[in-house]
Amino acid sequence: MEKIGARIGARIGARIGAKVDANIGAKIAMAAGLPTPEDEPRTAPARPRDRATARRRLTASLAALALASCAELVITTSTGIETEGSPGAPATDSTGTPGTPATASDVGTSEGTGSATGDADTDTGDSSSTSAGPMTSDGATTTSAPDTNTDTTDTTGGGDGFDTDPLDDPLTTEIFTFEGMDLGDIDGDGDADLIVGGAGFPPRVSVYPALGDGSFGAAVTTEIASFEGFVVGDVTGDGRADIIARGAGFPPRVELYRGLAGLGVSGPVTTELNNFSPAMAVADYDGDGRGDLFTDTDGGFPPRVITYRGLMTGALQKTSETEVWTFAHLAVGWHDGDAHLDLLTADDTPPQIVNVWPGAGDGSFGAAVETQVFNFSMLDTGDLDGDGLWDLVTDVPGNEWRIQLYRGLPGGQFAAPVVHEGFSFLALTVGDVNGDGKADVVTQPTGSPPRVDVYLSK
Ligand SMILES: [Ca+2]
Ligand SMILES: [Ca+2]
Ligand SMILES: [Ca+2]
Ligand SMILES: [Ca+2]
Repeated sequence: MEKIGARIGARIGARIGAKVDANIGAKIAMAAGLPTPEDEPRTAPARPRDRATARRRLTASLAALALASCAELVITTSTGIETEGSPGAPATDSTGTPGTPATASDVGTSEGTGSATGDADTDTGDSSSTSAGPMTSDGATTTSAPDTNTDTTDTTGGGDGFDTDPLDDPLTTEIFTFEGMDLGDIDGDGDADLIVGGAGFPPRVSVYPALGDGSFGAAVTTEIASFEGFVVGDVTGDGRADIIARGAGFPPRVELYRGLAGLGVSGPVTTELNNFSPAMAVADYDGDGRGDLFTDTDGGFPPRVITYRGLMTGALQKTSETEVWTFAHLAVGWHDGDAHLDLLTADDTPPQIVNVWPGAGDGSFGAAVETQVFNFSMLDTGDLDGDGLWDLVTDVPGNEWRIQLYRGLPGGQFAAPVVHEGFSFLALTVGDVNGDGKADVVTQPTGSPPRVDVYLSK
């Protein structure tokens, strides 16, 4: 989910350190190249690293080592210069205020950041659902993509990756022009529907129901208050996903729109939050059947992920803060093989590190398990092969037709990736659109007409 031009000079380079992070934009890649508000510069604090980590990386690969040492020199923050990388420093510090007892069970959703910016701050408080049939949502056209499955170089040193390309050739559904997309089961029928933000004015979201074969039906569009990005997940616990939009302007807040059986949404229920960037994810960490919201802090040190419990009313209640390494991408899923949801943060500047923070089920998270991955600007997670361990999906900057797939390994690491050669895209998101228990990959292709490509998991 990083949107189009969403990345503005995202990298100032690890050597100098000042990391301007445009990140999140990726998931929100906007088609029309509109200004994306989520490109907020972020200050990157130095990133300590312990011996074990260094060793792991060393054995992982020489290239990784080179990158790592390069990045660990001096980091400049907006407030000064810090030296860092002292061996033996505590690996991580997870400060979490235990919330409620946990028994993870079900993730309320797919994670994603959408972005849509209306010019005005119009409020449409009620659930006016207007049906706007897409110009052409007349089913899906199967297109064949070069199906080259390339095993790329191993950076993790681990085997047990995908033996073969886990994705099929894409099915294409044409939809209206949009900005930002995510997947979630709005109608509660077991497959993830497509939710997109409308382009231009008025601010609105459209829900395209999954038809079960990887295509989507006609949309139901609802005008909502002006927003900057959204994620989708079942916060209210009624079995239908809700839309959690990041309100435009001040104060920092999210506005929750309840998903309705007819594919419209009603609301909002507004919750003011700590200042946060558009990195958001929804998943039920405490197992009470209601999705909970994870956000980051917008700047500030140390970087933290903040957890808000979802309440039946649709309101959100802050429960814990977890200190993490600098990151630009945030996701929540099952990664280490136990019953508790884990937090995933990832930094897309060199050395590209993905950290899995094992959840304890009470809102606290243990020390990070890290994997170095290839260059990427978009990232999402889901269980592509249905083995219970969530896998990692990224783009390959400079090779916009490639989808990089890292199989999740027990313990929270990721195997060496395989590449699916698809069609050029601006954004990607992951979710199970045909309800077979395996997550699928949906991209927003470049060019026109506006459409989505669905790569079903085999
Ligand atoms: Ca559905
Ligand atoms: Ca919950
Ligand atoms: Ca898996
Ligand atoms: Ca599937």
